[in-house]
Amino acid sequence: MSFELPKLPYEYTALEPHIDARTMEIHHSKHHNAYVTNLNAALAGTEGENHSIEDICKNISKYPAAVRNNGGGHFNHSLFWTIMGANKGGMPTGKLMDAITNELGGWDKFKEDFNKAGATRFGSGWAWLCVNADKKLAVCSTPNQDNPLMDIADCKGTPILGCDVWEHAYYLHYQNRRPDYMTAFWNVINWDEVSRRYEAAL
Ligand code: MN3
Repeated sequence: MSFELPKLPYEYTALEPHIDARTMEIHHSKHHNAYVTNLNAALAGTEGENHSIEDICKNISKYPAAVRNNGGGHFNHSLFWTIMGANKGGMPTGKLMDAITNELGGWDKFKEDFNKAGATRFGSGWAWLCVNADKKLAVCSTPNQDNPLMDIADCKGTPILGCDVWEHAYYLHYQNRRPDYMTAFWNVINWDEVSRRYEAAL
């Protein structure tokens, strides 16, 4: 079995003006594609070929660095594309919003903490909203292409929302202004998909 680049669930232009089409095209067709190609090469002929990307992440300490970097890259971007969309943004409703209110100190505090997790990640990485082992929401960040599924992560859980803060995710349009990119990110979040992932993780 080899992994494949998933099709984007929308056009490259769909997230404009918040995330520009050229960035989306390069990010998906070059960066994500390279993670998939390199992951398949790193797993070729090994037992890891028989596992799902989630299982690989959960046991990542047993794999070489090429699998951690490229497998993380594949999992993270596959999630990232689905939690964004055209004409999205706003706020979640229902159980997810109740949990943000009760477990994260409310909507404004959650946004502040999530933005801070991304802004303060030195170098490259991701900001996450995840469901931890106690089934509670948590905000955190991971370096490089690590993620909270990984057994080596400082913050462990099931990620339900992630923001890519690698420069390749924003540099063409925002240059060094990562906080501006993160502000814009809130306008493209597909909360229906995040809520679906939340309820599946409970
Ligand atoms: Mn990326």
